[in-house]
Amino acid sequence: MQKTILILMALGAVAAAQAVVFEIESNNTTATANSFGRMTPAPFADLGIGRVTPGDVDFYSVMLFAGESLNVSVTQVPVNPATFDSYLGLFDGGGTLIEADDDDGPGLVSSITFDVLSTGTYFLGVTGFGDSNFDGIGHSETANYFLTVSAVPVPEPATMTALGLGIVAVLKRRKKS
Ligand SMILES: [Ca+2]
Ligand SMILES: [Ca+2]
Ligand SMILES: [Ca+2]
Ligand SMILES: [Ca+2]
Repeated sequence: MQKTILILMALGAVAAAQAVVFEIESNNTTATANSFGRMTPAPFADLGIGRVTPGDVDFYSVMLFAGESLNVSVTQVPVNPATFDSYLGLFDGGGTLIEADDDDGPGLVSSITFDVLSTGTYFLGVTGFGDSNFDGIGHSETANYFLTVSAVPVPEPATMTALGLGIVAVLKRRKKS
């Protein structure tokens, strides 16, 4: 029953997603991360589907391009027996933690927004609150979750200026007629 609901919810969420990754254990280190397999620049919206239990942390890898604005959010799956107090980390290609978040999503789930400055592989770590070093040890959460990973290209200042000039030109033309 729970599985059916989970699959139906996943299918609903898939409509807007380009890639869906069902986690495969063991993915407890950046070296064994599950990959979204993305090779093209934004916009995109990918979805990870996983489960954490005490002792477990889940890593995903995603290719990001300079100039993208990334948003990563953990969503609790309602069939969970309890509230998910997630903890989310964004790591660079060398496995160094860039940003971590506890509760920036609704309730106790996590969300990170990040402006990508250099193109490359990045890692996302999903664990429970208390596991601040992302080794799975130190949290007591048991939860099914969705990990939504999306990015949009940030318009370059030159593009914005061109857009502004274009609007001015259109306004001027309208005044003349
Ligand atoms: Ca897991
Ligand atoms: Ca894991
Ligand atoms: Ca949290
Ligand atoms: Ca830990």
